[in-house]
Amino acid sequence: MTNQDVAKKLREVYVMMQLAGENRFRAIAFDRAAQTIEGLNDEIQTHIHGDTLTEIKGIGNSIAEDIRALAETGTMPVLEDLKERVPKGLTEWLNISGLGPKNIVKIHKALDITEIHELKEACQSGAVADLPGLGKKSAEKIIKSIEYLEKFGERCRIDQAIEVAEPMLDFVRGIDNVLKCEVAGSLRRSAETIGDVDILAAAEAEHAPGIFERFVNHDLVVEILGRGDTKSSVRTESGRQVDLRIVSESEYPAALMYFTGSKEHNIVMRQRARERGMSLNEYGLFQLSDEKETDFDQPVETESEADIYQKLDLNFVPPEHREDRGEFEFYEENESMDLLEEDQIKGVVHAHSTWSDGKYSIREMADACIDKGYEYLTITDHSKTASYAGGLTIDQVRQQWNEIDELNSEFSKKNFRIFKGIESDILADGSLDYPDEILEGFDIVIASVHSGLEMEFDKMMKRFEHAINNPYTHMIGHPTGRLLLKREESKLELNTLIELTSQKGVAIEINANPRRLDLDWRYGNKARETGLLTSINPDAHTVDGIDDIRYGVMIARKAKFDPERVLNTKSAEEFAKWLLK
Ligand code: DGT
Ligand code: CA
Ligand code: CA
Ligand code: ZN
Repeated sequence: MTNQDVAKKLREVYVMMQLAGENRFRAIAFDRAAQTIEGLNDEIQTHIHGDTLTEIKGIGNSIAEDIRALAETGTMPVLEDLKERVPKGLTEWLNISGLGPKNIVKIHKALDITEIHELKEACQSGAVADLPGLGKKSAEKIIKSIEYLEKFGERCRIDQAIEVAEPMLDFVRGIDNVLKCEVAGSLRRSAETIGDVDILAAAEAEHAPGIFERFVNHDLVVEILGRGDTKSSVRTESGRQVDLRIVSESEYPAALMYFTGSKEHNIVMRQRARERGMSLNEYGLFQLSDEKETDFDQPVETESEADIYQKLDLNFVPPEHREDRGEFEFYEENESMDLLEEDQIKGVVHAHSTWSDGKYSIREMADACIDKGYEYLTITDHSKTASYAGGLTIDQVRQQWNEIDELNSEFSKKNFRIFKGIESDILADGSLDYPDEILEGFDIVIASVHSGLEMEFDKMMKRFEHAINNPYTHMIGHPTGRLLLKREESKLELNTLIELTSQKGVAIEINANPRRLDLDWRYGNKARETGLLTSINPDAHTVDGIDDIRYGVMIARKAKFDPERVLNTKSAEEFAKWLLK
């Protein structure tokens, strides 16, 4: 049972409790506990065995009891009980935007329906509109949301969000009377998937209607979801929701902080404010009155987010770190963290060529790297077992080495170097895909799992352990095999994997392909603690794919990898030295 497994179950309780109409605070306690366990730097198993569950912040006796039951029986009485009471189909209704647990329960009870398609029919027939507190408008909104859900699903990848956010941001910035404008929300925090894009602008109230008018008429907009005095929401042609909020210039710092989130970060910030006799909300920082209420007549002067942090005894917390995962302790003590910048990446590690399933020759990939200003490229085509991806036979490996030698004698004049690499399959028993005398000939071996991703937990851990212990392994590729919003991760205990790799001096890549972003940033604290090395790897199959490095850098920042622990910030010479070690 991994930390993720436990967190998932606790979240399930949280959701089910809401649908069962239980006490909200009791439900939230489960959500908090899930969040805490996801962020743990050690294994929940240790706490179960050592009887130290209640020493974890946010885990009381009752939830500790539930976790122990989960460990012993594979489920929790509280969850089983809820499952008996809440109809199965109902949980899916939570994905319908604009429909909260309260209304879900109301509709379900009144109309005795449980499936989304029944809900859609009930909206169309007028049955939902007739319910008290709902009405025709709500019913129409629900239909729209269901249709959207059917068409697009809910969240999107970060590259898809940026594709919409960048042009919209530029557009709003260019509108007359817009004084300031930035992206907020999960995108500003560099989350790997995005629910909706949030844009915040500062302007005088009198100009807001005109700005919203321009915004909702943007070329990309296909539907206006909502329009008010301070906020408008639109749907773009790619199905993304974009919220624009307009606040006054004086409210802007606090609003930017509030709408950047995360919710969890905001909760702690508000708490810190109260502890210091102040109140923080989306409008600003204020003094508390004698009755301990927000005194809007007594604002605390702040001109930037940094000012607000400073008033609450913190240094500026970069948006990527606002997740309530240790940032408060860190930025109380430290002025800043050394965060990776894209231009510090000197080499392109993990790229495929036409030798396997890449679309460009090695020469073309190398030329593209030179154009983009990189000093080296490691070609890591697929290994022989990955026959579906054109994996290389031993003969082909030797031929490829000859080609790379020839190219290198040519490219050395341009101070560019190609490394001979392989993305070797980790076979079911954990061995690599070639005999030692071939493995020895590579400059770099990236070991990845491409088949048997659903292997049971114990076997999978042994498989990885074996691969990590192989003296030819330099790096683990996309450790969990997840495809964001498409395929679940393999069953792994990443805290343990990070410990093992760190001990062995093996690195775990951050696969920068926005479909993967694997290693997950949530393991950044653990990685920092063990000194884990990484490399920002585009896993490029095309020339354009190299540019995915951008997303990997975002995740590395979020995961708190300082540049020294990122191997491809090294020069070609230093990188080669590390590989030999
Ligand atoms: P997303 O859109 O699901 O990827 O995630 P966010 O973080 O962008 O969430 P969103 O768009 O619902 O709201 C933007 C930010 O606004 C969020 O990060 C924190 C703040 N916020 C929204 N609702 C609440 C709330 O109920 N409580 C608190 N404390 N903050 C909120
Ligand atoms: Ca958002
Ligand atoms: Ca939003
Ligand atoms: Zn791969």
